This record gives sequence, structure tokens and C-alpha cells, in this order.
Amino acid sequence: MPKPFYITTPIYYVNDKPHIGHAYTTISADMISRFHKLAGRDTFFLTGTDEHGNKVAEAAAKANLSEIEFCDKTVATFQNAWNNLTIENDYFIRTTSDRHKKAVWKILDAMREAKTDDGEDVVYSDYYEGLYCTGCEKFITEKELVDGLCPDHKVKPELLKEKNYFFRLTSFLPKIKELIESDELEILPEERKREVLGLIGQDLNDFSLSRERVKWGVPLSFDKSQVAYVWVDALSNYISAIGYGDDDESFKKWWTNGEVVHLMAKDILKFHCLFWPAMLLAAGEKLPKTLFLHGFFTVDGEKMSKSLGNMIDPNEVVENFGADGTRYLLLTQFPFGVDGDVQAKRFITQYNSDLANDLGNLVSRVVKMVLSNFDGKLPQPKKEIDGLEELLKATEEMPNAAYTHVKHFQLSKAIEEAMGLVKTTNKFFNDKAPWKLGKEGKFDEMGGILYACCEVIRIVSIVLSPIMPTKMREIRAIFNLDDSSLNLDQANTFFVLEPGITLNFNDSIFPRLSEKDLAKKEDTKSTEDDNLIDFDQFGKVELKVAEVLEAEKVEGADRLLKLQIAIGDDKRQIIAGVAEFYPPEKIKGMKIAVVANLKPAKIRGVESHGMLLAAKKGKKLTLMTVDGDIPSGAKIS
Ligand code: ME8
Repeated sequence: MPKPFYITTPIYYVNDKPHIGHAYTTISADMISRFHKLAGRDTFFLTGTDEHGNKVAEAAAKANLSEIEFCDKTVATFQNAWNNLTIENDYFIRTTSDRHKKAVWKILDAMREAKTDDGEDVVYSDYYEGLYCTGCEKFITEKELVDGLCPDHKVKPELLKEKNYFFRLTSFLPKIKELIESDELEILPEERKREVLGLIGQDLNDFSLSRERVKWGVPLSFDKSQVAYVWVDALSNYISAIGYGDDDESFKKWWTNGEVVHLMAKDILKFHCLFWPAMLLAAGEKLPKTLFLHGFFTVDGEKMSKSLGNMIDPNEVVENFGADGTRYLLLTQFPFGVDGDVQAKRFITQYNSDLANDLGNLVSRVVKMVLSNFDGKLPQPKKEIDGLEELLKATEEMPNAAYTHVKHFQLSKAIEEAMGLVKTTNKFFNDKAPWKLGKEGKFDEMGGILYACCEVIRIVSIVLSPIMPTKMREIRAIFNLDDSSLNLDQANTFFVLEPGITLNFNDSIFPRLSEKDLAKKEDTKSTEDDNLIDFDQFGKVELKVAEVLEAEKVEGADRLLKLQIAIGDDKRQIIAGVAEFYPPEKIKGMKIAVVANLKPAKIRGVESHGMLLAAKKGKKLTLMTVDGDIPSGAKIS
């Protein structure tokens, strides 16, 4: 029996929305996890969110929300994106959960009790002074700066000095080097292994485990003036999620006795390949088996960044290509582990060529021919068909070849195996030209060809189900198959489909897409988007309480009132279309809500500086008023 398989993605920062970089890792982990499950392996797939640290606290303050309110909101955007992409994680870890905090305390305690081989305390207290970039949540060295700025965030780091607890990383490096060199701790691809070994060769320092200045974090159990360093907090998610300090049985199963694989991109190599193993060694826990660092990709030749506005929202890709189309397109952009450039404008060509033409057409042509020539009933197989033996052989080899690629993290190669077989089958179908056989009355042979093609389609639908779960379920439904026969064993057996069963086929599985279809979707979306504003935009609107000092009708305009208002000491005139509902004597003295920072404008030639707020439906209108002791000038938020 293989060991239980435990796979993780990084936990993503919640100070931003998910983009296709996050989606890429998550879809990849989902594919690997689903593949192992397909092979009957006990598998656990974890993803989640990294919610502590200054960056999050700052973003929350900017949005006028408490930290946890802000986190709840952005965590939901990640969870929605993963739902949209049919990600099937077994658990979603949040670093703000009690379960996680308990684990952080436990690992900190374990590290605090630990001694190095030389008998020194692994954790010690000292002062740290250095340049700190809040964008990176880390101290950075002078050497790393570009023109005095953090190269990633283009901001000047702050000089900070504070008391910290330090972790004696340097004492663990020789051991870690040995483990990586011997592949006991496997760093993949090879290039990344060399990069880590190169880092160990440089002058690395101990790192600090705690922060005095950061307030939004897990407070240390032994010193409440400090919170755990956000990376110590974050890395612990990999064990908190499966029960470290909370559920020993589960922890033992997945961590101690399992095969642990962490997926990520190379941007967070140092933390995962050095800090994390060192923390685990100190705490006396087993190390993960593999850290796989996939490629980092650019979009249209540029690094993805908020400021360039080129972050691709995975939900938008799903709107155009569906969840399965998006999963397929992302997974096949480049070999897993290699950097590349994503060019979304090429997606449509690839979608049409691979999914609509190759796979979609194979299914439609074969099934439609069964419908029109065999009354929708699956014909009898026939072994003696020229060329069938080769097709059978290719089909037989495909599922295990694909699974072997998955075990070696060669995800696009695994997909190529299945899509290669689709191409071979299309060729077989074209070469055999069963439509001609029908005309010649050779239904026996025609049926045999169609049966074989249906079997290949069934097998492909199993192997591609970790990549396109929904569409493959649709394909399987044509043959009345449900998820009970969705496993690799079934993919390794030919002649499974019962001749005579009725095929159900309504529509093509991957309808061809045109640029026009996508543009239409874009149009509807942009009108929807036009109605949405973000926090920054809303934050610019100043809503205040105003008292109406005087009111009179505007001459020649029945519906308008000219109001003299006071917003605190600021006296102004505004014109409002409320005369039908509020006669001047009624509105005078009221405390109303106004937009205070509108540029002055002329309405019917009369100056108006501000706008009042009212609720209106049909022939009813009510002013937004403020009662009680709130004075005029008070801010409304
Ligand atoms: O670093 N190409 O979170 P994060 C490929 N919270 N993958 C990309 C990518 C790109 N251009 N951009 C992002 C953090 N990714 C920490 C992790 S884990 C204990 C804490 C993916 O939101 C890739 O997996 O910045 C990368 O490692 C991760 O998102 C970084 O996510």
C-alpha cells in the first residue's frame, strides 16, 4: 500500500484578490490530488489563506474595516474563485482560525525547548536593526535594494530596531544541505535544488521568529508583547490544518506517516526550502518529502502586478472558457516547473483546436454515428479490424503513462498522453471511414469501429477527469456512467461498455468559441463592472451631516428647492429636487445626509455645492436624515 499522500499549495495573502498565478498552483495541486484519488490512493489536498501581518492590517484600515472583517471578505473571494474552478480541496486553512493558532503555539514551544547539536538554545532573544519592507513582510539587505527601493514593491524600506526572538537557522544549515544533496528532502526541479544549495553557500543569518511592531498576528504564548513572524505563522499552516496540536491521529497519518508534497512557485523558495525544514528539525518533526517549485509566469511579457493592471482574474477566464476550459488551458501553457509567458489572446485558438476540434469532435462524430446508424444503441465490439490492435495498445498504455507523469509532476505531459490518444483515435476513425462502411452495408465492421472509439472516449474521460471534471462527467453520462466507475482500474480495462446500451447525447461537449462570443461576454461584463466601485473609489466620497438653515422654492422650477445648509461651520447652498415631497417649512431645521465633496455646479442657473441623499421609489421619496445628538458636520461612514 502506498503511503497516504498529502499535497499543499501556499496559503495566499488576503491583501489582494486571486489572480491566475494563484489559480495555476491551485489547479495543479487539484489535478495531482484528483489523480491520486483516481488511483485509489488515500489523499489529502490543502489550500488556504495567509491572513496576518502589517500588509493585511493596512489594507483593512484603508477599507475602513476591522482586520477580521477584511479577511473574511477577501477569503471569500478566494473561496469563490476556487468554487468557480471546481477545486476539490479537503480542507481550507485560515491562519486566523483557533486551530491554526494552537498549532503555532505548539511549534513555537517545541522550538523554544530545543537545543542545537552544540547545546545552544535554538531560540534566543536579541535586538534586531534592519531595513524592513512591509510589502514583503521581511527585512531586506542593502544589497537587495535597487536605487534604495525594494525591488519588488518599489518603496523605500523602513529602518527598524526592535527586540525579537531569533531562530538559530545557521546551526541547521549543514544538516539541511546534506538532506537536500541526498534528496532525502527532495527539491524539484533540479534547477531549484541548485538554487537552494547556492543560497546555503551564501552568508545566511539567523532569522527572527517574532515581531514587536506588528499587532495583527498570533501573540507569542511566552511574550505577549510580540506576535509570531508572519512566515513562521504561515508555514505552520501545513501542520495545523491536519491536526498538529489538535488531532494526533490525523497528524500522524498525513504528516508523520504520509508522503508530503508542497507546491509553490520559486518566489518563496527560501522560506520553504530552508526556514521550514529548519523549524521542523528543531521541533523534532519529520520533513516533507518533496518541495516542487513550478515556473513563475509573466502575462504578455510583463510581470503581473496590480500597478500594471495586468493581473488576470481567473473568474474572467472561467466566464469565457468555463471551469474545465480554464483548467485545461492553464495546465497546458507550459511544462510544469518551467517559467513562461501567458498570452490570454491565444487561449481561444488553443481551446478550439484541442477541445472543440480534437476531443469535442471525436465525441460528437462517433456518438452521432451510433445514433443515426444503430438507433442510439452501442453496437457489438469486433476484434478483427485492421489497425484496431495498434489503437488498443496505445489505449492500454495511456492511463498508466499519464499517472507516471503525474507522480513525477509532469502535468502537461500527462495531459499530452490523453490528448495524443484522442488524436490517434481521430486518425483511426478517419482512416477507417465508417460512414462509407455503412453505405456498403458493412454494419458489423462499422459497429466494431464505433464501439472501439466509444471505449477510447470512456477511458480518456477517466484520465482527463482530474483536469476537466465537469466535462468528463458529461461525456461519461453519454454512456450512462456515473462516478462509481471513475477510477484508474476502469481506465486500464478495455471492452467495459455493454453493447446494446442506449447512448444519451444532446449537445456538443465543447462548442466552438468565436472571438465574437468572447467579446459579447466582455460587453455584458463591462456594463456590470461599470456599476461596481472599489473601496478606494468609495473612500473618496465624503458623506456628512448637514442642517437645513433656510429653504425656498426655485423660481420657475416646481420641483426644486434652494437650501441654505450648514455642514459644521461650512455654510453652503444646494439645489435639490425634493419640492414635491418636502415643502420649505417642513425641510427647514432637518438634519440630512449630504455628499460634501462634490464640485460646485449650476442647476437651472443657480449654484449648488453638494447633494443631499434621499431614497426614492415611484412617487415616494424620503430624505436620509440623522436624529439624536449627532451635530451637523459629523462624518457618515
Ligand atoms: O507568498 N506565476 O502568498 P502569495 C506562477 N502567503 N505562480 C504564481 C504567480 C505567477 N506569476 N504569482 C503567484 C505568499 N503565484 C505567502 C505564502 S505559504 C506558507 C505562504 C502563486 O499570495 C505561486 O504559488 O504571494 C506563488 O508561490 C504563490 O502564488 C504566492 O502567493
